[in-house]
Amino acid sequence: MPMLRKENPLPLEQLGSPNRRHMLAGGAAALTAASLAGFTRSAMAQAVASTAPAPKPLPAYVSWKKPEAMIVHSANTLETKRSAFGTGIITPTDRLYIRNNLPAPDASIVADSDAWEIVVEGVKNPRSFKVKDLKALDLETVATVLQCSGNGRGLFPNKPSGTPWQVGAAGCVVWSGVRVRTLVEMLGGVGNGLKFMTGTGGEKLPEGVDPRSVMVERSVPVMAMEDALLAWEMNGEPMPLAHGGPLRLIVPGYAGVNNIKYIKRLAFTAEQSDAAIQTTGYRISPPGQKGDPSQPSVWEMGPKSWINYPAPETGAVPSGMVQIQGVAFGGMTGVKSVEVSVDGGKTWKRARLVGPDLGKYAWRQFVLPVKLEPGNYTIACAVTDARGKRQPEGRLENTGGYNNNSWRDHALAITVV
Ligand SMILES: Nc1nc2c(c(=O)[nH]1)N[C@H]1C(S)=C(S)[C@@H](COP(=O)(O)O)O[C@H]1N2
Ligand SMILES: [Mo]
Repeated sequence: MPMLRKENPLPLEQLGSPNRRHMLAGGAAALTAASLAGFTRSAMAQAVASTAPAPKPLPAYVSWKKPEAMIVHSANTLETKRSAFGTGIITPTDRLYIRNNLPAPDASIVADSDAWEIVVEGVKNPRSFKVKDLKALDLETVATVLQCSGNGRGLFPNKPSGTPWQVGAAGCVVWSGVRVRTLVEMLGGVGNGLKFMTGTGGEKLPEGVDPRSVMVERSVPVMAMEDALLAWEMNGEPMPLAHGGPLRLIVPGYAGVNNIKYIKRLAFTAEQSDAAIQTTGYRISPPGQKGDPSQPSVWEMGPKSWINYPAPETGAVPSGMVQIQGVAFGGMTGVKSVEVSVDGGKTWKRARLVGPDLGKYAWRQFVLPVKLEPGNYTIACAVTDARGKRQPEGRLENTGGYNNNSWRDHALAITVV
């Protein structure tokens, strides 16, 4: 069954039941719906302030994160605040989001990172390596966008189950390690006819359950190996446990879940993993249907951009010149251009790309200076990738709320005073 992108208008079904999560989220749709429903902006702000729960404290394993930069959804899901990305292109490690499908392993595994072992299978000469051995083989550094496939799920009006991420389940990170290609060549090449590269996470699995139902093991098409890295360093520091230390698989251009943390096995396989996270999890399922292996897996990312300033969370914007800024990436390819609209997508202006280009898998920062009189605006942005593909207006509806790159869903309502 073909799934059509819905070029959705504002979700008016929210009119009757203004939902606090959506208001706090500050999506244009929610704000518009709420003001249509008869709230004044200040009354709404008051209602939000008086009912907002105290922020959850940082879990111990990420106690070193910057608390004011993070939204703690749960011990295993922490989001970067829109206003905390900064303008340095690279996302500082202490502000980068966290997503764990299982609790992180014990910190003892990073006490001696060089001693961590990974086994490489599905090559002519399979063998295991310590991180120390890998460091003697090769060195490559790549900047990539790490983005959870659920980033933007909180902007789906039908509220799919799962963490209601806004834009902060993503970051741009510099990774260093050994190219998977180098390793594979050294081991005599990929075994005949093996179509997938499968990575297995090093978590300790809970007792008494089928390991397949909980383990983090993901397969990607074998060609993804070309640009993949086994990384021991991020943003110039040894890979912290929370982000996958001692060793992490980086699959540039692919959604977060394919970037296996604390990787203990890298295998070239004839079939995709039979772990639930691969077979039924992270599938683009038609609305109302469950995940199954016939549906597309969450692999390559599409073009996406969003605005980081002005942000609803930083309050009303002083009138006059405003530097509208944000980030944009192509997914599997670089950025050609970014357009910004201050009238909800009726008219667009080309933004300027700011700062160095860190390669096709990194994001670009953009800015558009505009003169704004006092009033209410809906600001939006849309990227066109290097192959000429423009970020879509609508989202692709799916049960899990994955891959939301709709520019309309990401539009923001702002007030200029
Ligand atoms: N071993 C392992 N790898 C994993 C996960 C996990 O739970 N275990 N979560 C995946 C998901 S869903 C995402 S979005 C990213 C999150 O990376 P981060 O926590 O470093 O931001 O890691 C991926 N790799
Ligand atoms: Mo994710």
